[in-house]
Amino acid sequence: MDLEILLQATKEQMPKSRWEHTLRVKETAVALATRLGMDPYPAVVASILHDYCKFWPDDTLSAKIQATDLPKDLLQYNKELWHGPVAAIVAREEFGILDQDILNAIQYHTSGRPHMSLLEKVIWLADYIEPGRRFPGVDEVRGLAMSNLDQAMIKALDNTILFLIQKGQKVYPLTLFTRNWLLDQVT
Ligand code: DGI
Ligand code: FE
Ligand code: FE
Ligand code: FE
Repeated sequence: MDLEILLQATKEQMPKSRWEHTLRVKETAVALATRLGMDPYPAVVASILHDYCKFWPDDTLSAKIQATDLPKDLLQYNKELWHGPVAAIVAREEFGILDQDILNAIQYHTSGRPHMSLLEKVIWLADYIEPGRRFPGVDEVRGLAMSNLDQAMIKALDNTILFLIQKGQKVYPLTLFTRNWLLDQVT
């Protein structure tokens, strides 16, 4: 995989601010992966591509969900949940990425999922704690991520779920299943 091609193609999909977010997710994910003794390369590839489709039109994303084997229930939940799964399809079809762990890290980077791998957790958390993020509570999650990825993810999921509820929005069931699974992991 030529990372330069991947970087350039991704940069062209998004405004400058989102591209800078992408680069910060990459740096954050590499730092987490290195600390955990993982090969940083899969984290680099997944980070670059995770928001590839973030600025694609809603009808393009929904058409891709309908035309592929992606879960159709996504269409009944927040549109914010669509860009990750579609980016995983693009990663495979356009860039020939076949490493299922990388594809899963891209696909589930918004919702999470039960039994998610270490790479999936690294990408999910890097997306949440990259230094440009200013969510209420993000500093607590940054601190937890230094010692326990599961605890950090639970706190971040708590924040996200509470945020959605406060706005009167639906929560995608996979997000709730992810939190329930993590709670069982840490107790
Ligand atoms: O694409 P990013 O902004 O970098 O981050 P993301 O892909 O993790 O999207 C996060 C947004 O998605 C966050 O503002 C909340 C929103 N969202 C809407 N419904 C759900 C959801 N996030 C989760 N985890 N679960 C949902 O059901
Ligand atoms: Fe995203
Ligand atoms: Fe996220
Ligand atoms: Fe992101």
